[in-house]
Amino acid sequence: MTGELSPIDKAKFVAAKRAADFVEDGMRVGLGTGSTAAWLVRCLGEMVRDEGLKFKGVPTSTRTAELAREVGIEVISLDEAKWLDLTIDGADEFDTDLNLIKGGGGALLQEKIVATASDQMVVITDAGKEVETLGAFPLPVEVIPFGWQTTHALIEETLISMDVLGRSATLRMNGDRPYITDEGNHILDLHLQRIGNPRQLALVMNQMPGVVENGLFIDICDTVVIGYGDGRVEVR
Ligand code: ABF
Repeated sequence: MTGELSPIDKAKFVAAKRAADFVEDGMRVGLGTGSTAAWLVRCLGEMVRDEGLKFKGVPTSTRTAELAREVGIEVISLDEAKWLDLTIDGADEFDTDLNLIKGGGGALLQEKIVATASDQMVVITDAGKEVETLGAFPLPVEVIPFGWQTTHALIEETLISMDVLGRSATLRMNGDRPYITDEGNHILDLHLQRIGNPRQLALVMNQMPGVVENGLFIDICDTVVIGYGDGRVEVR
C-alpha cells in the first residue's frame, strides 16, 4: 500500500496506522478528510478485508465517502449513526492544549459537526504541524455565498476592532472560480499570523451573520497521534 514514501508521507502514514488501532468491532467512527485521513481510511479498509474488522464509518466529505466505499468500509450518515464512539481526522495546526486549526482541505463544517458528535476525537498528524501559538496557517471560515463580500468586510472590520495582528481575509478559489464546499458555501482564509485568544475568536466569528463555521477546534480534540519521518509515533 505504501511503496517508497517521502518522509512527510511516511509520518502521515505511521500516525494513521497507529490511530487505526483505536477502532474496535461494533464502533461508529467519524472518518476525517485530507491526505492523512486518506491513509487512515486505506488502513481501515485493509483491516476490514484482512482482519474482519466490523465497524461503521461516517465520512466528513464526499471525497472520504468515495474512498471509504472503495476500500470496503460500511458507510452510514451521521443521522443514521446519531452518535459516534470515535472520530479520527487530520489537522492543519495543533498547539500544546490540543486546540486545532482545520479546514485547509475545505471540509471543516462536516468535520466539526462529526467530531463534536463523538465521544472521542483523535487527530493524526505529522510533527511539522505542532505550533506554540495557532495562526501561521490561514484560518478557514466557511461563509454562505449570499452577500459574501459584506461578510468579508464585516470580518475584516471585526479583526481590526479586536486588534488581531494580520487582518486580511481572502476568498478561496478553485481555478478562476470561488471554491465551493460540500454544503455549497464559500471559504474565506484569514491571514492572522498569530491567534492570541483562539477561544474568543472562534466565538466572535460564529456570531457574525453569513458565517457558517470557523476552523478553530477548541476543546474538541482528546488525543493527538504524531508521526515522524523516520517512522516513530508519539501519542499525546
Ligand atoms: C483535514 O485535512 C482538514 O481539516 C485539514 O485541513 C486537512 C489536513 O490535511 P492533510 O492531512 O492533507 O495534511 O483534516
